[in-house]
Amino acid sequence: MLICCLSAALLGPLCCHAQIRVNQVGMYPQQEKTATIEGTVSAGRVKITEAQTGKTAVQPRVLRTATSPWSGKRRTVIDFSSLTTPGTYVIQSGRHTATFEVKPQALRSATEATLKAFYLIRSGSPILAQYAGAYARPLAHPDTQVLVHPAAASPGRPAGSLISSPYGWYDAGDYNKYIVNSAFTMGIILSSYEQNKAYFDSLNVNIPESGNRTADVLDEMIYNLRWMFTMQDPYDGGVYHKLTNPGFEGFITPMACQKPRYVVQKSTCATLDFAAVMAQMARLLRSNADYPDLAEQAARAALAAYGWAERNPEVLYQQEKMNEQFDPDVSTGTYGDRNPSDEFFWAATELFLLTGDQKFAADAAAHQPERFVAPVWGNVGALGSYQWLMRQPQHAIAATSRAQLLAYCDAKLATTATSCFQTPTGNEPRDFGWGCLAEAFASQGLAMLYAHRLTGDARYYTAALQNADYIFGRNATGYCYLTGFGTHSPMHPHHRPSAADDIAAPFPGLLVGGPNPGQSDHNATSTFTYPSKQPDESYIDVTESYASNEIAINWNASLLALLGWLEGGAQ
Ligand code: 9MR
Ligand code: 9MR
Repeated sequence: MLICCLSAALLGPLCCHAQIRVNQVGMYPQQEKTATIEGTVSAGRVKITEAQTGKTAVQPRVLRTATSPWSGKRRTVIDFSSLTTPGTYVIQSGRHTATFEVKPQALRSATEATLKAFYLIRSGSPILAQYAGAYARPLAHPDTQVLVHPAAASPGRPAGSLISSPYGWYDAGDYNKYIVNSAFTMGIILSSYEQNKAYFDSLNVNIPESGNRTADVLDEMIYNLRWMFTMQDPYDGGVYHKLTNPGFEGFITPMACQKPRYVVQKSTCATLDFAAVMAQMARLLRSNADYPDLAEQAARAALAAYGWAERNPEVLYQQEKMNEQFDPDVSTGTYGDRNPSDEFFWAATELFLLTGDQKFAADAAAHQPERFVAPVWGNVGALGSYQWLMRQPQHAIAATSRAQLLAYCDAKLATTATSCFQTPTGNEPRDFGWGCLAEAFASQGLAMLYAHRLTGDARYYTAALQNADYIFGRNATGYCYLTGFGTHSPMHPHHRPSAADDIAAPFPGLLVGGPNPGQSDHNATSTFTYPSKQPDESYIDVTESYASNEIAINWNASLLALLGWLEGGAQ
């Protein structure tokens, strides 16, 4: 930063974007447009010019001067929504400048890259240059000989037996595959897909299946679905919690990994998440010409899984307890969840939509959440609520869901009035934490889009765009948090394939977790220091920072769901 400002100072009066925070990816001609400038500035000191000609484009007005509730920093929010002509523009405040673009389809390339990233992180198949360019790599993690861990043993599959469990995506910075998280990933993408089918169907992101008659986004989901099938024990319908190395690999390429892989313990949450997406895919793939048998297979798998969960309603995944009883010990991600009620709700909802069987509607009613929570891997109730709202609006479950959703969104909206970054999310410390850019900003943005579609109230739509703006640069650090996009984006995500290859740039189209005041990846021996302890500034672009700078499929999924809806409904 210092270097940037110094060199800019030598080159002339203009400086870097450090003090001016604006969406670096693009804004739609008709959307609300704001930027945040550090410190207190008056409107007269800020100019917005056309990048090419230097002509004044619009005179911004000061929307507010806001004070951060935790750091006390003063910031100025400027508004230039009256600028609706597509083009590239420069904001100048004193010595500082920032560039932004106004254009139709402003988020299309980000949407496409966010989807394409799933291809790049596929496990168990070669990634070919014709689709992946420089990110091509040979086959790794075939997972055709995976051990049944003692905690996963059943009479039909004793400990140590080998099963084949290929495909799926690598979860995140690590190489393991987790049912809870990949099912959530599919569920949130499909929730947006179902509301914006024509747009998602139009996306062609150049993957091996692009030539078939099925939408690329569904083909990509099917790549994971094929893995999920193998995670179900055919003897009882239960689903293994994860497929994993006993411990995390080093920072090596996928091809260099040699450690044994295990399927580990069945759990109620994994089994129900599995049932939900199997049922949803069965519905979406009905009479699909490319995959004629898949819908039927998925429906059977969903019903068998649900049956197991009914017989085993409280089998939690508790890794430490498991390690006390079984060997080898497992120390990889837990995706532990103490409450399977929301998973029951989601699974019962999808099975009701698939079968029409009132038993599932009654089960869903019995598990309906008491309040709305924007969906995250550990709380999937909203994925069920969304379906009642959009598909069964006359049902009593929908009436309750609607009141809960709107109460939630309205409470968030009320915080925008004093926001430093003109967003409904990010005005309270609890909005920051592990994966918050997706789990708070993107997921809450998506909730706003549901509220908008239900009510037609434009404030909700604006709120969703505001959260996208935050992710793309109008935030406390000035990062555009999507790799490969914007003028200042993460270069060192906690992502083994990106870190271990010989390409300087990380895989493109990946959203990092973002500011996490927990800073649990930092201790006295750490090789890095967080620049700040403030909730919204607890982010550092170093590979070591898995608590703020990892990438993950569920995070990309939440962003894809948000972006696809914004693009699909774009003005
Ligand atoms: O790489 C791991 C990442 O995927 C996880 O999210 C994270 C938290 O479970 O752990 C990372 O692995 C680290 C491990 O927990 C502690 N030693 C260092 C590992 C990576 O550098
Ligand atoms: O997203 C998960 C987050 O909510 C947890 O707080 C964190 C620590 O348990 O783990 C995150 O999930 C990680 C998973 O356990 C292993 N792969 C990487 C995931 C993203 O960091």
